[in-house]
Amino acid sequence: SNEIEWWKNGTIYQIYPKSFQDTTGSGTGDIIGIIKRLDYLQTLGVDALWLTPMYSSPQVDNGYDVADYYTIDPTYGTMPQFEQLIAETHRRGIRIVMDMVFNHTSTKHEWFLRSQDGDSEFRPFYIWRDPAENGGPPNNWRSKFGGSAWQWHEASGQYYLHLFSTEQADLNWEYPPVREALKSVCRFWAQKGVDGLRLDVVNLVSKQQDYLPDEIGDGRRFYTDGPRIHEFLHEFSRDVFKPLGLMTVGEMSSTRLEDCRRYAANDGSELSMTFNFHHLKVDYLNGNKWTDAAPDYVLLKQIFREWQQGMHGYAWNALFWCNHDQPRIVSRFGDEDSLRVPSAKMLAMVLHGMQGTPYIYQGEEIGMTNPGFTCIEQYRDVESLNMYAELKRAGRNDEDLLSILAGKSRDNSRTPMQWSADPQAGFSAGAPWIPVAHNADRINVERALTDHDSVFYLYQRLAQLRKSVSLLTEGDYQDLLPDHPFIWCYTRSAAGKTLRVLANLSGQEQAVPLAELSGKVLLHNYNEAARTGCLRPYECIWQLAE
Ligand code: TEU
Repeated sequence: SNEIEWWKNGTIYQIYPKSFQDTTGSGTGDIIGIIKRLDYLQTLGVDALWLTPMYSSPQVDNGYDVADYYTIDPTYGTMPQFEQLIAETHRRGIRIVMDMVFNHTSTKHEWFLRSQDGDSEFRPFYIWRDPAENGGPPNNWRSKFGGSAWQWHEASGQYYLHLFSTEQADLNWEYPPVREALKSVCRFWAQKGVDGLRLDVVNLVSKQQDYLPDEIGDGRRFYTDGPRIHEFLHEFSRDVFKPLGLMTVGEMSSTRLEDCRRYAANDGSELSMTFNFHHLKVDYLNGNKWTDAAPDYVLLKQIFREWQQGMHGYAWNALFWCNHDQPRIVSRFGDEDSLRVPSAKMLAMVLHGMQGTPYIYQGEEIGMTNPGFTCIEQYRDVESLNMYAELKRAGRNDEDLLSILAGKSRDNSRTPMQWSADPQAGFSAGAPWIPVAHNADRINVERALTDHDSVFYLYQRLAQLRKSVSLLTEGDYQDLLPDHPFIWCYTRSAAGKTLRVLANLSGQEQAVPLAELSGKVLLHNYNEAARTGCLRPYECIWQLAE
């Protein structure tokens, strides 16, 4: 049909249920809480909600350690409540995208319990290997959460692979019953009415089978975008995604453009779209997350240009600044103080002007900032706590580590959603599982909705424009000032129309080295007619030239 797929001009909102809205006083968010906030999300104007995992889980990695794909964890509520959530969401014309964690399960999952007990049907469900000659781990691969990627299991005299925490055992996708079991999980949720799937680190599921040691790295080159990954995704597209009409977004850890052109190919042969993370490493020193480097904006623009141009006409990008694993973008690339609002709006406008499906992470739409934690007791994230312990053992001092965590920890985006200036930001009547940010009395939904100049109404406008301006869906991407250290000026063109997005990425006024600044102002984060000759701090203008 010539009607485009809904996600080609839609906007998706990511909910981290644990921190969204608690209605029982437990201190963690729940399903009823999400239902209570659906009218708010409908006002924002998003087309779908991506829910991070609420399956039964020991919560070692906040639900990304799944113990049963078929049940809702009681801390969030019940299956009937989940079915009510789907019905209430659909009633508002909004779709539901579920998170499928298929690279690994919790070591409390029944499959793993039977596998570790040597059950012949389930032993091959996971990746068991004999010790190396020296009795140590089979190779030197590292877990992304620190330490070896192999965990010794005394009873069976072998190691099992875990690319993430020791409680997250990697599934063996080489074994067909594993793939069939995961397809059944997709069918179960699709038949409940789920409209789409987010596939957690799905480009890691095909490992090179010789498990060679990595002389130069942590082993990721032997399992990232691996040998059979496209075969597996074709198989899942053929057997479940296409037949069930599911939108799919793959989270591609450390991936490459040429692979994403295939993963997200417009013919739907694998997935609908992909998340990649290269743009969120421009503040890493030598690729190391646990450093404190100023963002390189020339590199940022280069990366976006490569991906916008590389995917254009072939495949589809997911566009995002924030998620539950990344610090808040206002703190990272904007301003937390007097220029917080213009910087939050500018960041939204430069991203939502691009080709792809934009994702809004809970709280991003009101310009939430990092919480500014100052002691290790405030942190909860297994990755952050492991890193802190590992680097402390390596001799790094507390002050440095706390400063790096305050900038890079995943907990920065996991603090409770700020609904109002009430106690605990209106998130919970109990003690939240993680502290509320210090500025919730100023930065909250209640206040945003009463301020027509708030970040909220800009995001609402961006979602509307994506529906009404087809240029946003179809236009190509050109960067007019690729080498400018602070000004980002790109165009989107199609059928003789051009949208120009002009932004000052800095907190200082910048002269604009462009001959002319003509064109109707479509959107402006300062709510005044565009001035010529220079850009105010964090100023961003969308101009439409016929
Ligand atoms: O994220 C995997 C991932 O790439 C990030 O966690 C990244 O590895 C980490 O931030 C180190 O920089 C997915 C989920 O989004 C994450 O929450 C889970 O912890 C992880 O997979 C394991 O399921």
